Amino acid sequence: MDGSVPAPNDLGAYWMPFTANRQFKAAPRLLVSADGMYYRSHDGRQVLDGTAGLWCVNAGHNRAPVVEAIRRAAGELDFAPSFQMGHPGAFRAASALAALAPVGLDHVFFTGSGSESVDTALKIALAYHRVRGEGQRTRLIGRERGYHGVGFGGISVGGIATNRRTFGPLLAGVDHLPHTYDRTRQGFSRGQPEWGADLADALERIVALHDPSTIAAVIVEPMAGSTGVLVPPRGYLERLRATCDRHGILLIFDEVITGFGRLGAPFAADRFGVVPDLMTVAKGLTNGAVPMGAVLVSGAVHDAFMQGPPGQIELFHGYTYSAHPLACAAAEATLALYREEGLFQRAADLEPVLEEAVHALRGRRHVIDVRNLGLVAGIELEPRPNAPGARAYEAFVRCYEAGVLIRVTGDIIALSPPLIVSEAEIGRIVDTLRDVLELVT
Ligand code: PXG
Repeated sequence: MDGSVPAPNDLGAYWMPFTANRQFKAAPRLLVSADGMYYRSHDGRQVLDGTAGLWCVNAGHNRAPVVEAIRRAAGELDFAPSFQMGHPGAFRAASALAALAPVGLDHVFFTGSGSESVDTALKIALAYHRVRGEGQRTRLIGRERGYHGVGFGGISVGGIATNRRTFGPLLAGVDHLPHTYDRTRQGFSRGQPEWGADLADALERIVALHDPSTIAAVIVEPMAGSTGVLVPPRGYLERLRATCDRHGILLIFDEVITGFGRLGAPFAADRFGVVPDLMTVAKGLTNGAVPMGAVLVSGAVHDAFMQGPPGQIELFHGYTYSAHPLACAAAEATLALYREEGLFQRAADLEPVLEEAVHALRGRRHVIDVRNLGLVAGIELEPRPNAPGARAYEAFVRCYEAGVLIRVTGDIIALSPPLIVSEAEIGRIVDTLRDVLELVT
């Protein structure tokens, strides 16, 4: 016995998300257990997790306090209706999250995922203007290369053509800022690029074009993750904030990836010193262990809804699984674990280690850019002629075979290990990648 678990015989029924199903099923990669920094694969191999699952397992896998909290909750209260009823864990989890959030973001609306959080935030923004008598503010501004999940709101404000083009006309009244990446001016930046704050001025032009009185909200990822680690230029987010303030526009930060220590601070808003009006989170909220998302809302936005008769429902929105008891238990235990182990500070301390390691890949085969912030790194490869994405995909498969899980998007490799990663493990992830790049064609 080598401890391996055979793959199931029939892989047909499961339609896998964002996956080349036929390619995958011809050579499946199944994970059967996890612990700390490691997965175990169905063929009995240890795999070092360079991606924190999908940017969510920030405290490492199967952590005892989180597992225990979920186990306890499951045996105590399996489900409680979320409409017109509550349970104590929901209020405790909301208070714990609000206490961690930047000052001013005091209220929490729970959802089941990042995509639901984004659609919730967009709806709150629209309804906020309406309850204040500015119902003509209906336009939403996103950004090219933005990823805001897969709901119709999220793909409408999102800026990824493949996620949009097959799904019809999407939301009306959406415009997009230009993305913030320019390799010729920012290539091989360490931390925030010096060039690019002026790109935020595009918002003034969009505002002038549509008239400020028609615009409800601007939504951006403070650091774009999914589309290849696009670090905000110095001064850029500050300028977006100032423009929104000038015109009464709500600023939404999508912190589904950047939240919970990924950038060496509780949230990107803390790291950059720019606080939005609404903030979407998910993933690291429960360490990935139970699906959950949330929207953090400023006092001013929340209070605008609390003006009518007390018996009136203030927001006609919510999900069956908003504040699910298992998710709330996982969130409470996760936030406590982050605090007890000082994991956000650990991410800050390890930032220079990851930075040095990945920037040493400069000059290696295929590498055309390296960028980093917090415990995130992006390594961009020269695409193979006429086969975009193929080279990075080959690197992904070879790394997996060598026992390291990385994430690729197009020809960009993203590294985002759990915040418990050791210096030696950072070394191993990057060493493996360096060796693999020598083999990749
Ligand atoms: N906003 C942002 C900024 C995200 O990164 C979502 C919303 C949607 O969250 P849900 O929970 O609905 O998936 C995300 C999700 C990757 C990758 O490899 C990134 C995400 C999801 C899956 C893969 O970059 N981000």
